[in-house]
Amino acid sequence: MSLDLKGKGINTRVTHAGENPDSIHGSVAVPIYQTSTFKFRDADHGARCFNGDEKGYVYTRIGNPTINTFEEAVTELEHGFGGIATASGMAAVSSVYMTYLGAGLHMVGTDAVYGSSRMVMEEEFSRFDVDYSFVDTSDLDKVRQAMRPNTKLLYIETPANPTIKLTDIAACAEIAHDHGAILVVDNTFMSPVLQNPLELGADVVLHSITKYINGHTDVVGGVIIAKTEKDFARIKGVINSTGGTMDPHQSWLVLRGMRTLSLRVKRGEENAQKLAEFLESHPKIDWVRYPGLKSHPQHDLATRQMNGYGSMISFEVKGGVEGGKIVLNNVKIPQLAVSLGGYESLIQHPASMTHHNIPEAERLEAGITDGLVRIAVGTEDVEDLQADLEQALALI
Ligand code: LCS
Repeated sequence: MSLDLKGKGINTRVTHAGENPDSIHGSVAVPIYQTSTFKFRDADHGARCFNGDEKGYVYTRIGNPTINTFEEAVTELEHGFGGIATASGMAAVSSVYMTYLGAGLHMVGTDAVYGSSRMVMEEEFSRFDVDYSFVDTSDLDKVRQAMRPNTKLLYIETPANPTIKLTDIAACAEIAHDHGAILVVDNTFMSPVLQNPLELGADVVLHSITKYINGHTDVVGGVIIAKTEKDFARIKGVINSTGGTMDPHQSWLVLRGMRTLSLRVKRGEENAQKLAEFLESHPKIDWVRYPGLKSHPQHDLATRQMNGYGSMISFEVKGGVEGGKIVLNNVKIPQLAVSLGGYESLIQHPASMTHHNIPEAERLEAGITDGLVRIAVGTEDVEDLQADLEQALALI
């Protein structure tokens, strides 16, 4: 039996969530069930496992003890009914699109989502006559105006990648439900430690676990968590048959990484708050966006709907693109690489990297300016990070 986590704090829950399937040897670490298939006791047992009369594993694409332990753990952290681990964050995003959309149906999404979350809709799903509107969801009037009778999905990312704009999750849940649509939140930037969309009214939450949940920059993966049994069953059905599932070794690595999630997230956040304040006061900086700064236009919403401000900062230096390049090329501690949420700091240029595939006019409309630099703050000593940024900024 797993520990009863009801009423326990986030650190206890991160440490103990998910039942260890090893009842034979008592291993404390969850074993890797590196098998593609499972043996039945006899023909009737096999039939019962397949028709659901008896609980049992049948085939790893459909279920596996190591994968299920990870799914259970992350579901516990997000307060959901059930979770499904996926091969990547994009497998999670496209599986959600596939579950809720179809020919003649429409979605409303945050304009500044991760580049591929937008482009897979505009370039691939549109081929199947799915319609979409990407709008600034931080403006609730724009969300309301975009909803149509055939809108089945409201899809938001908050904080948005890379503008760090926030969207009011509870208000969007109300708008979606008033229109007979469901609300899906990409919670990648916050992790379940800092934000729990299902508790705020969302129906489904997803993560690229490549980021904070795994936290070690060595695995690509995703997860979807549904609030109700009905949504869980629908999404699981789509993923089981389309096949974008996670594998046992990948799940084991992610579960191992996840056990330190709350420590890493808190440490990154402390560093990010100090760095954001440092950047804001620096004469070579044009603007900084970080939810923990009072200057963030939605600082109050951040305080209300998040349990912390995270460790993602966007900024623009004076001198725009050229000034930004000087910073990117001269910092020594943050590595010049896309991705985020690992123990190490990473820095990148969204307009030419993560969001390069969005047409320029749409990108600028979404607030992803040419000079925007994004830094994912890691767990290093903040004094070292600050000194490093200082020397790079001095070169402008
Ligand atoms: N959702 C968000 C918010 C993301 O930032 C990403 C990837 C994805 C979904 C897709 O997840 P993946 O398939 O890569 O696991 N974001 C990236 C980024 O900002 N830099 O590199 C990848």
